[in-house]
Amino acid sequence: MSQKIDPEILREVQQGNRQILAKAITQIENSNQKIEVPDLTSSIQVLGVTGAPGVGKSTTVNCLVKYLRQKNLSVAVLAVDPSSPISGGALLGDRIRLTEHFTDAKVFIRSLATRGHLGGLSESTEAILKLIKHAAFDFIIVETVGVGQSEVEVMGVVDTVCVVLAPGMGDGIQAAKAGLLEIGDIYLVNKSDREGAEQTKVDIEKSIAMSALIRNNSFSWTPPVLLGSMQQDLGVTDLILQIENHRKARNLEK
Ligand SMILES: Nc1nc2c(ncn2[C@@H]2O[C@H](COP(=O)(O)OP(=O)(O)OP(=O)(O)O)[C@@H](O)[C@H]2O)c(=O)[nH]1
Ligand SMILES: [Mg+2]
Repeated sequence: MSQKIDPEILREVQQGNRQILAKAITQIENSNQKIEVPDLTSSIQVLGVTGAPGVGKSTTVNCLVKYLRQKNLSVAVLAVDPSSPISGGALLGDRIRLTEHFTDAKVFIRSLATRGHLGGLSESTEAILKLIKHAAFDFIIVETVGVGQSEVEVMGVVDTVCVVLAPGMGDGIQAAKAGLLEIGDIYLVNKSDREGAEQTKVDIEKSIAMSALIRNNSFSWTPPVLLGSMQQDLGVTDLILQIENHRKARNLEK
């Protein structure tokens, strides 16, 4: 069963009505029917940020938002919370770290929970992303905790996947177990202010080279492994550059 989104709601969203956008997202999230949102062929880029709990995903998103705002670009952030006991605190953490942007009209921040959606998390996220595209933000970011299959699936609906890692967390092996080495377009070893970051970078580069054969990339793109310390705004410009490079590589392929 599916249902088309109300054209009146869509029109309001297109005109920049953020309240209606927020309401419509809730509707999609809670609906026990699939809600169809018309595709918008637009160049708006959707970036996914994933990785194990605590590696610094929200800090990275916060840095990116700051960077984009400095360029006067608008941005929508979706924090996908898999509603598991592990991530119970993640939602709150995300909220806290992004509070500095709450009063900024050009920043739209929204948490999503999986509860109740029949089609699964990736399906509702995809519909919500389609809807957000109608709201004409310059950039869209989706953060998920990369610990389970459903979160990995969510990354299937974004344009560019940034996998965040941190030194001393079991590194490459952990990442491989979580399926993260197959989905990343860009790897960011965050917390480079900590010991072992360089080694983690080397380990990840090796692991990527090994898993290159099973990657299902349809075009030639070697995922770069970046070092950064997002808490200190270090490495953001590098990250932005690679996001842009990946977009260009994708577009060339189309
Ligand atoms: N030393 C250091 N700590 C950092 C850095 N970036 C983030 N942190 C810290 O790491 C902790 C987790 O950061 P978050 O950004 O919440 O990480 P997350 O991956 O979003 O966490 P979850 O959403 O809970 O999975 C916080 O205490 C941050 O202050 C960094 O570059 N260096
Ligand atoms: Mg977070």
